[in-house]
Amino acid sequence: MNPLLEQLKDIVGSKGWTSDTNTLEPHVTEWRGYFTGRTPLMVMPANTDEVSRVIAACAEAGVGVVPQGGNTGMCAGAIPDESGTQILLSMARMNRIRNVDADNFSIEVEAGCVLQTIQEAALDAGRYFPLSLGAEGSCQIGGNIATNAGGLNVIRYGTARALVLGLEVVLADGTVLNSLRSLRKDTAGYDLKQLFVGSEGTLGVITAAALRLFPGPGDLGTALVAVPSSGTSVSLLGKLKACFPDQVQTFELVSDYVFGLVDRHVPDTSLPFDSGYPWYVLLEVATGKDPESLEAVLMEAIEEGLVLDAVIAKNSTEISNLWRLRHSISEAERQAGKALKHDISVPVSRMQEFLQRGDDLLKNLRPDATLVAFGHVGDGNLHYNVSLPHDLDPEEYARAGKRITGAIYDLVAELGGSFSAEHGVGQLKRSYLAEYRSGPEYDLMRTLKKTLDPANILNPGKVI
Ligand code: FAD
Ligand code: 2HG
Ligand code: ZN
Repeated sequence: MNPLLEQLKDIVGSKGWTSDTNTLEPHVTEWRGYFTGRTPLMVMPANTDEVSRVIAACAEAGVGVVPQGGNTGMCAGAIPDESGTQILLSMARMNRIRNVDADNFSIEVEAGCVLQTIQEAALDAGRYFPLSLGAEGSCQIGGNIATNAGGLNVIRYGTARALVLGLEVVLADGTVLNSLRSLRKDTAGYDLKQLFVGSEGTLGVITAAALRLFPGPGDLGTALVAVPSSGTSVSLLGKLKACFPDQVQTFELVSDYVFGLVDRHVPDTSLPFDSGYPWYVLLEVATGKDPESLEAVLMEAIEEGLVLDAVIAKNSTEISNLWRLRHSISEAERQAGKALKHDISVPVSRMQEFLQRGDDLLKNLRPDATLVAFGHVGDGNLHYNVSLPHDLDPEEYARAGKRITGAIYDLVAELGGSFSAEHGVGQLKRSYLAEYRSGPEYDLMRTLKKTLDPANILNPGKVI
């Protein structure tokens, strides 16, 4: 091991590595503190050539490498295991915007660029990069692509996959695969870049990406509306989509319980309603030349009983206050204590049924469980999280958790959905991948992994 560590230090130079325990601590701990690993060394390469040499050296020595972006992932995919042998590969120093091509509506960036930096670079060029999520101030585009991140604007622009035009990737033997083309059309053989989107560092290390940019979304109407039930939100979504074709940008369902957590745990947040309602939807619609149109449609929705109350943000402060409520949810939930996370998706047409049957199922299985539900209902993705009484003994917690999670995932599968909509698999959901993907799908995934990484160097123990 020691000769390898010395070799890696030589490759990345004195600024490119650390073995200091205190510095490493946040990098070996999953952000909610549920998983902790160990590593003898974190390397922080400055360019693609260094990444390539690091991977080649690790492959030669048969030592595993764990790529890490902002370490904001939800499935503990970016931290090493407990063996203390895996090398941590931080992409943080590869954070250059290489080029903005405004005419081609594209941008080329290194994988360690923080998402918000890319959004800002696009705006500076009069363009728009629509990927947006609560962790955008610290997650990196390499991590976003590696997890095929979703977030708040999927309904209009798609997930990270839809935004990738080209990739540069280091393969398991150190070979640099350059598919960094900024093309909308390219049918020359297999679309190799797509293999790496959502592969969570198990098939290659993404070092750079060419991304799709858009014209600005135009004037957005932002509103928080109260709805009588979670199911009604789906009818409201249908109405909005009919009235604003292709203009609904965000549609986020949040329960009253969840906003209560935000209120209790996050300073300077408050709901803009005098009285409480059971469920809320935070929505954003591109209103174009007719800013009054959103109000008119929401008034109609009130008359039809789809909406109980509504607040439309009047200025940028009110808009950011509404978004602060939404962005604070994960942190509020973390502070409130342990939760079972279920990042599920179903076809939007089955969402109402899922919500109803999910409710019944929880009540039957565990009347003392609390539903912590919120998410991107506009694209069929709900964070159907569940918390159990905190004084439950650990064995009982584990048993109950397994039963609840299994029952929810069974229901999701029955409705044609997925047990992982946007957070990936990591180490948290590895066993569920084998259980809920069909045999041939799972076998082909294993074949791909064995073909691209026969010695299991890249992020061992994750996904598959
Ligand atoms: P990391 O956590 O560092 O890594 C995630 C995975 O990608 C790991 O398996 C890692 O090995 C791999 N990886 C990282 N970089 C590379 C690379 N360059 N090459 C190859 N593999 C790599 N997610 C959503 O989808 N939608 C949301 O709305 C959303 N909201 C969030 C809100 C908050 C407050 C938080 C904390 C997280 C949220 N997330 C959300 C989850 C998380 O932010 C995303 O999954 C994000 O895409 C991860 O990026 P990261 O740079 O932090 O990746
Ligand atoms: C979100 O939508 C994220 O805010 C996080 O995907 C979900 O914390 C969660 O469960
Ligand atoms: Zn989410």
